[in-house]
Amino acid sequence: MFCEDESSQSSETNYHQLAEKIKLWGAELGFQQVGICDVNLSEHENYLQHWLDAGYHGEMDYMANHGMKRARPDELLPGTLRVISVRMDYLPENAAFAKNLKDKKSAYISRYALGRDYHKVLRSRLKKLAQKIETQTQLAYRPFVDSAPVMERQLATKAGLGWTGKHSLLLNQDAGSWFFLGELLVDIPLPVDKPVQEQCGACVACIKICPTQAIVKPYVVDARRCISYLTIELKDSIPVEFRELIGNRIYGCDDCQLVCPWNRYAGLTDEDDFSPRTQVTDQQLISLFNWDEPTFLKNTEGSPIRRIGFARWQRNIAVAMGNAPFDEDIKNCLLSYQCQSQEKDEMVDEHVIWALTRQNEKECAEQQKDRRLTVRLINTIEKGLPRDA
Ligand code: B12
Ligand code: SF4
Ligand code: SF4
Repeated sequence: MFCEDESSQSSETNYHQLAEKIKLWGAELGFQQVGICDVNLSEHENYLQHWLDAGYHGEMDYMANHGMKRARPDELLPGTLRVISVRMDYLPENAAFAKNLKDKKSAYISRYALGRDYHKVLRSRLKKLAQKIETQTQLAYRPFVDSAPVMERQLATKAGLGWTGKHSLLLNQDAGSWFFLGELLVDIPLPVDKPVQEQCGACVACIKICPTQAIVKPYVVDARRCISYLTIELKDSIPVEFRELIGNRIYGCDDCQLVCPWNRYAGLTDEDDFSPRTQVTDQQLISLFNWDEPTFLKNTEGSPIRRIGFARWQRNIAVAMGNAPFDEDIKNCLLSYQCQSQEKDEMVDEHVIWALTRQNEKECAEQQKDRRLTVRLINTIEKGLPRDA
């Protein structure tokens, strides 16, 4: 289909030079890395089919709906010859991971979600990159960021952006894994880059640390167990077996990346768009739970968090409140939700009841502990201080 065009174009365009320019333009547009690969993902089709057959995609029907299209980018944009794969780092300054995870009354939100929606940021830059290429040659293109059925990590691996870590994310020896991926499908025969060597070695830290044991074997994540899926993708009730394990993570999870040694030296983003927004950063669970829907919509405008909607937002915070240590204010906050007169969301209500039960159990346990300590003190006084007893 492309033979005629390809030969006439290649006589006019030096694709090696163009590839170099694309990488420079990519850097100017704020991408930390740009690589190029062909569209052959056939070796991944079996893996993908096994993953779907095992039901690991859970409720994410969009993962199953497109069948093997995910592994065939040229079916998305017929005539595609190459994929330009890009990486954009998102780790903010003062990420304060430990502080946030330690304070169980605060809400932990995945660091990728604290700023502006990355889909928008990357897509508009990819479009600009395509427009620059168009100044040099005729081009059919399509930008993607998590927005179409395409296997982004596998393409990025082929394009030399990193290797697949055992947590299944893409890892880079200089940048760790705190980055987003995006692609530009193009119909020009650019020279391709070489994949890099896998460097996980004998490490299994991510598999061991996962709170819900979602990494069922190296490189394979059962999404149904992953906190990212449970708090973002899952529309219904969160299975009770996972609620306690979720802790204070109300949107996504970073644990498998936090433990990865390659993230020790990861670079920080200087993208203003990814600067954490104060409304959702380092906030107490109670204050987020007290937002009404208009406040939720206003405070999450342009943020990926908005995608989950108000009910799932409240559901997640309720679970985290149930997991917090006993706190009179948290208990009262949950009780006042229950007592409110306006119509309540059934799913949120069920999670609030669960959270209240957990808070009550912890209150009883604390009272019992207090009682035990007082009994011990009385015994000690009676034995050790009989005169003053
Ligand atoms: C669906 C999805 C999810 C699902 C499922 C995750 C998963 N691992 O599949 C859920 C909701 C759980 C999820 C969570 C997260 N996601 Co997500 N997700 C996606 C999405 C849309 C598709 C991924 C996919 O195709 N899964 C299907 C399975 C079949 O793919 P796979 O895991 O790669 O499967 C391969 C391996 O199992 C491998 N395999 C099997 N056996 C073996 C053996 C060997 C030796 C090897 C090498 C490989 C191998 O072969 C399979 C096929 O190639 C992509 C965007 C995209 N369109 O690609 C983003 C994407 C992968 N997610 C991303 C992010 C940031 C996250 C989170 C970190 C967000 C968060 N902080 O909460 C977590 C991380 C959880 C994790 N450990 O994976 C980024 C990853 C960036 C990076 N550095 O790699 C992506 C690329 C989005 C983007 N554009 O930036 N995600
Ligand atoms: S994101 Fe969290 S729950 Fe999901 S695989 Fe990683 S550690 Fe496990
Ligand atoms: S934690 Fe270890 S096994 Fe997991 S991705 Fe990082 S290096 Fe690989």
